[in-house]
Amino acid sequence: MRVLILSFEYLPVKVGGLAEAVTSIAEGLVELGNEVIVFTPDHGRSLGEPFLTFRLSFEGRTVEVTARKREQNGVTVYTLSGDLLDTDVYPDWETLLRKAVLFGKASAGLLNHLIETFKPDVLHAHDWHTVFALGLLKKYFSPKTVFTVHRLNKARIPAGYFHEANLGELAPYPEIDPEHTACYIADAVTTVSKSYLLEEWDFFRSFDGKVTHVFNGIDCSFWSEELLENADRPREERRRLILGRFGLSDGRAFMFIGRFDRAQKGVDTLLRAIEILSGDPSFREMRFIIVGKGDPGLEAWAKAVENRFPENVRVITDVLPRETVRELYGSVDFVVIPSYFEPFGLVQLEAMCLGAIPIASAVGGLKDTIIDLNADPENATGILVPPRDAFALARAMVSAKELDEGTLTRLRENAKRRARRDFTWEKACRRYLLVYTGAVDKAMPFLL
Ligand code: NHF
Repeated sequence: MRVLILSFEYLPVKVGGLAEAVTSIAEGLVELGNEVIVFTPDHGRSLGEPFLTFRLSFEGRTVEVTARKREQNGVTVYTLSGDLLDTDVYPDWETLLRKAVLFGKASAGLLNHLIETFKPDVLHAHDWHTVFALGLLKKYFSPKTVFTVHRLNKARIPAGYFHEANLGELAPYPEIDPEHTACYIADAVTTVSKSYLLEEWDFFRSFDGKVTHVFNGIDCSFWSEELLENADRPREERRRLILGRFGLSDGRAFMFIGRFDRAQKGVDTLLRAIEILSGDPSFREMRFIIVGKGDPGLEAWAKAVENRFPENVRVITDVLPRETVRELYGSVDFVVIPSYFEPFGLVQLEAMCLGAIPIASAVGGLKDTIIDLNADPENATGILVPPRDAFALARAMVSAKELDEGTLTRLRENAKRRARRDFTWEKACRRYLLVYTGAVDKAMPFLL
């Protein structure tokens, strides 16, 4: 099949999990014998060789757009540059909306040039920023269209943006939800886990009949124990060494890695849980490595917790190289993922690949990828706790600390097996191909 992918992020340009996911999907589809091209904004990176320059009208001005082209692991990637397409990936809200419109028009101009040599069978758009591109390419070239929600944004934008994009017919009201519009015009809608789809059924129910899930995958070739610095040493020794590197003595090691935000990742729940735990006798043997940055208030809170408990807590606000993160996963005992919601989540699978046991909120993709120790002790791959509940998380961490070696080994082995076998990108891509051809099961509200 000929697949055209639209996305605001594509590796090496990465802000969140979107880049990793879309790039893996594109490359996975190529491996399965499909022809894949990608349109993405250049974001001022000048990636690839200039391929085509053309002019278009935007906000009453003439804008010159250059499409650059490169081959990356079998995928042909076109990056669109010029004017707002060269801003930061996600600039301020208003600029981002205008950039999304310009990306739409530029994508239409580029496909107009390519169409005689590359007529896509499927147009696969990712997240709401691509709504104008999706609308315009569908309007002018009518391929089959698929829209994937990686994370609902739930915004409303003035209809004027659709008019500027020459898509006034899609904006009958003064305020429009762009991801709703993208789902409305797409032939099929997917999101990245079954639980997220059901949790957000209030939104997805409007597309009942054409909506389903496709799980993301994980590339365990990078997240592999064999690549660790001290791969040949026992795990406890690696833990002792890495804790020492961060100035901590040995103990049961819990790690958090993620954005410090107030809307999703739940670092506040963890900080609260640590404060609660500080009164417990087992706290003395617990170590916490907290990696991330973001909201200044949360950073200050994390630093305050570190200052209060310097023997137990280390906060790292530098961006760590992936290799260092791999060392951490391969050495700590547990990775804590206290998200309020998580469409899929990658951290739990990265951790599982390296034998770190996830303790995670029972939401979205976390719930679908982690088999809970209390629910199924034999096959368990981690521990699930209710979201936003610092007491439950604190209790789970204390009982995790008490687990015997046999149980820990079983959890680690189960987790590695599950990550490697059940959540591959190849599986994800095979399912996308079924979505493309309509031969896929759908979410049905009456099926329990
Ligand atoms: O893994 C890629 C990512 C997900 O849970 C993640 C999220 C955004 O929030 O699909 O998209």
